[in-house]
Amino acid sequence: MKLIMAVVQDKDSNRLSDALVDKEYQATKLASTGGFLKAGNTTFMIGVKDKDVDHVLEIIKDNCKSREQLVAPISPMGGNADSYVPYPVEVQVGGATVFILPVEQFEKF
Ligand code: 2BA
Repeated sequence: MKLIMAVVQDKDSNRLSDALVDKEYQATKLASTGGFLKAGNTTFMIGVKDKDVDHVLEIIKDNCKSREQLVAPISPMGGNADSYVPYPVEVQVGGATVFILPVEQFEKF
């Protein structure tokens, strides 16, 4: 068994969860925040059999779009000066950032 953790944009999260339910994969959605943009995104935890990993990756690919996002300067006032971005920058935000982890044991009680 594997645990697929996929960080996706909020805009894609409903479409992806509908597609997973449609194909009868179980998933948990966590509200998360990107460390760089400090904007909300969604992290999916999807536990699957090894043989289903490629199919789930296809579903993620088909439902998550890459987009350009402009990052406005963020004032360091009251925040962390280390992460201050002094000028607007355009970044390409995935798609999806996907981690695939081995699952040692899986139980439901
Ligand atoms: P954020 O950290 O908010 O990053 C959003 C986008 O900003 C990234 O898109 C990337 O294009 C850009 N970016 C991130 N750090 C940067 C930097 N130091 N300099 C310049 N540009 C930078 P994605 O790579 O598609 O990542 C989307 C989201 O996926 C990330 O949001 C983060 O929440 C998650 N993520 C990406 N890589 C990760 C990793 N190695 N570990 C954990 N989470 C990750």
